[in-house]
Amino acid sequence: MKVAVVGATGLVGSVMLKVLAERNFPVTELIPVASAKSAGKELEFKGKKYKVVTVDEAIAMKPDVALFSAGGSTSQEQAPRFAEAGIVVIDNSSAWRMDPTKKLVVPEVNADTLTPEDKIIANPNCSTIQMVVVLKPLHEKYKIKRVVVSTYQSVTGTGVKAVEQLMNERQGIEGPMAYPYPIDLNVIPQIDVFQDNGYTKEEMKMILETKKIMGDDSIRVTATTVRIPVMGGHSESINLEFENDFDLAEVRSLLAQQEGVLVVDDPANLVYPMPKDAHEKDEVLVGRIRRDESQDKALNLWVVADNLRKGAATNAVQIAEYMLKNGLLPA
Ligand code: 11C
Repeated sequence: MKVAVVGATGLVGSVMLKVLAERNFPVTELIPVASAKSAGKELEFKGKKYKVVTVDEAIAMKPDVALFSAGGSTSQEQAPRFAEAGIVVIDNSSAWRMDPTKKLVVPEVNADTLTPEDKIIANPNCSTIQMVVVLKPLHEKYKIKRVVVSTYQSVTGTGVKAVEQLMNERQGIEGPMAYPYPIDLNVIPQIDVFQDNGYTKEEMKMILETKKIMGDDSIRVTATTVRIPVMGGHSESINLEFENDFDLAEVRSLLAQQEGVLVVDDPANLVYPMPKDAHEKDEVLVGRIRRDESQDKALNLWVVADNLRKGAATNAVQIAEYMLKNGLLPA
């Protein structure tokens, strides 16, 4: 399989390369793609060196699949060119997610909606991905009426500039600011830009993407997304209200059986998921599983995942794996 990684030198792109190698995706030829500025550089993959090429060069090399993580405008412009050349695109940007003609896929939840006609497949936002993997078995069993989620998001979600801002602040060094305020020793209740309704774009992504992936517009979702001075993963406090009542032991067992989920929940021994435990893991960790005693048929959960892995690179590679296994990519 000839695999192009568009945005290969970026934060998510480099994790994509790592995940492709770790999961032994059958890459016969890697085509690392970046802007003209990085083209010509060399990049190592599985002990072999590959030259970074431009988008035009990559299309001419006819990859079978292209994993995109180069920002929304590059995806908007370039993904259709790849698709027209018969190359399947799995796109990590927000460019195509809410396009009704494109699938928005988390393999554990809705990969079965993919067909041979799908040439541009959208990878959801990181904070949405880790939530829906956990919601899926619970929605199937008890039917979710409403989701109230608050997030605690890692600076890696913003990118290299934000990681540098945090590190500079820790060392008392002045440098470029990724955020409008200091992030070290602080919490910023804003992720992405504000919309007319007072929500941020990140919050609206969680609301709209969740309904689309779950295939159920009746689920009511509200979100508050918050940046914290953490690296390694996003955390979420999730409150769920169901149509039907549940048994807590059964909830644990459904979550334990859910592919891609690890239950980390033993309060008596102070065991619960933390970003430092999720870092470099492909699974979504869930703990603090308990009844919401203020409301009938309601549940509280704490969900943590590595936002660069399951929240981005791993999910994209898993889509490619599913497509390969199901004859949706050339074998
Ligand atoms: C963050 N969730 O943590 C964002 C990053 O739509 O893919 C991912 C943005 C996206 O800041």
